[in-house]
Amino acid sequence: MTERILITGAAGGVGTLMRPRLAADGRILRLLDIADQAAAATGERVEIVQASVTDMAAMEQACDGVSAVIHLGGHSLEQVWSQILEVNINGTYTVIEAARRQGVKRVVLASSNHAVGFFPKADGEAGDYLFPRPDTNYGVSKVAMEALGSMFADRYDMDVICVRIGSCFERPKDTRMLSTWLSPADAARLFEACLTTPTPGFRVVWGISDNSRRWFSLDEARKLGYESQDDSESFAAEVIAEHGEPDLGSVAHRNLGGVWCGPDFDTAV
Ligand code: 15L
Repeated sequence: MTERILITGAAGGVGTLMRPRLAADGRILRLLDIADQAAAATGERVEIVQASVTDMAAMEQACDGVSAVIHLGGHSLEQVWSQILEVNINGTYTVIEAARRQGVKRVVLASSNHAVGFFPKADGEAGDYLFPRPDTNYGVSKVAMEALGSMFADRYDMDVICVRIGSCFERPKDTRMLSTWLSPADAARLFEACLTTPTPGFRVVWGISDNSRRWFSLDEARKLGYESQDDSESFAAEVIAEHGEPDLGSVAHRNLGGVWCGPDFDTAV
């Protein structure tokens, strides 16, 4: 039996990293993005779809015949409210509602640390299911995403897992990311766990590697079967050589959301 998984935002940062890593025998990845994508390579089992996550008809079509959706689509950086409302909040509603209409039982939502970005590091390790404390319009859209996931899980008996992703890049780019890094390989391990864990119902888990300097709980992610195999410490020397020792009093290190909590991310001014 071949399973088909829909990935939205497949041409974005995390989507591009996941395309080769979520390929598996017996699986077709349906890759959806509003942007152009590379055509299928020889032997690559992918279907390329160009569409907006805000287009209900297109999303219903994209959800046809899939066993799960991994929703990575939407703006990945701060934007003015009208954009966040349309692309991130209405987009997430459209994706999950289209999944429901097509009888897709499992949806994995790419939430973010910015849903709880104003949580002070001084309060200790960030537990699972932290109450929302968004740092930006973008963070608010991730809170809305989690709320939509919760409602659809309870009302329609769907399995919805929200992954509060830290910083998913090939390597940590600054000293904060030594704490927030999610390696691409670990991200794939976590998404696999989200796809395969039996009947999770609604969950909110941290998407973080087992970094020596991590600020986040991995308990709930581990309950899904996720076992991180990476630690940003292997990059610490080169990151610190480039950026200097972490200044623990700086905006970047005061709250989980880092500089997103500072004035540069205030779109109202
Ligand atoms: C996010 O949610 C962003 O999409 C990403 O670009 C990173 O900035 C990340 O958070 C982070 O906090 O490092």
